[in-house]
Amino acid sequence: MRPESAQILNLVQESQRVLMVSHKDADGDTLGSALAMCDVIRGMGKAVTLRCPLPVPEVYSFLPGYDIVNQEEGTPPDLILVMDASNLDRLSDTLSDLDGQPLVNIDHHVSNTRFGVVNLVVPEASSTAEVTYNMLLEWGVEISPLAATNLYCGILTDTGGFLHENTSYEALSIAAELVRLGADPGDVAMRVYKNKKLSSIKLSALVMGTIGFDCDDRLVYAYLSQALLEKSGARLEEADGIIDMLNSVDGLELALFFKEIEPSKLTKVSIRSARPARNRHPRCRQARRTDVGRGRLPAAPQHRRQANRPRRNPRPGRDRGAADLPRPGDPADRFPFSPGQGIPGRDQDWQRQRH
Ligand SMILES: [Mn+2]
Repeated sequence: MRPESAQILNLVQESQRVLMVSHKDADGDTLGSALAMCDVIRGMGKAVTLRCPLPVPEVYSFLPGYDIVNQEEGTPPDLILVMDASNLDRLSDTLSDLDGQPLVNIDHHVSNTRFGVVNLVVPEASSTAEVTYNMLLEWGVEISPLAATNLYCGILTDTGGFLHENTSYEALSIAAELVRLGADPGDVAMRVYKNKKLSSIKLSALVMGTIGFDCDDRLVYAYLSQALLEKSGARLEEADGIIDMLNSVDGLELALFFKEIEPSKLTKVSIRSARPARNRHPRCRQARRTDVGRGRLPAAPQHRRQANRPRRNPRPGRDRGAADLPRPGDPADRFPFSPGQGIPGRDQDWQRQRH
């Protein structure tokens, strides 16, 4: 057993009341891992509670055992387990009323700040669910169908439905094992990916109307304003899958999705890149490294394909002629933050979208 696994097991065995903590903007991994741990810890005869910063996305309310999330707690806990959070800021003020309890950090983010008394951080793992599964294997405890379903959801969602680069042999074999232990892959997939609200579809349609291409069509961007959000009747969390739609464009190297959180004050930018850095177009590389961070795209390089020269191999629906594509300086209703003009507000919150 790895020393961290043993130390965590020790801490859990010595405690009576354990608090599980998920990160803000909760996803299937942080909730799935935490709910699976709730089940295991309860099985060890301990009291367990789960805190998750609000709002908790509705889509995960199907997870078995979900009713424990943010329930009233009696006595304060004597141990805290934080799942899938790379740093303490990810918890908002979730722990502000607590003091002195040992904090255990279970995660897979390479950027993890090792904030716990024990840090079980495995950057090679696809998900915290994978880290948790391996830890439970070392503990030698039984994984119930309830825990298996939660862990499966964690791996499924953090690999983007087994589509992202982190979909490894390890991730797939653990997922298969979790199915053997009682997770229903069809059911979980349906509840996570095939239960979209009409408002979400409307929102996607409106956002797709703002789509623009640049850098020889290797950069795609789209924008979500509060006005579009209102028009669709959707909640902000319903925009979560849109960056993946943008990132699915053929030949793309960089996808940017601007979300207006507070008008003229705070805009969040989600970034996805489709190819390894060494193959990226120089302008995209430059944009990714520096200028987008200041709300600015760099000037077009000299070798850029001439605007009106057609592609050698036109792609259906995309290459009607470069004149049809949005360019820097296009009307503001297409893309309010024109490249070169900067993004309003100094408080942009950068969200790396690998969970
Ligand atoms: Mn994760």
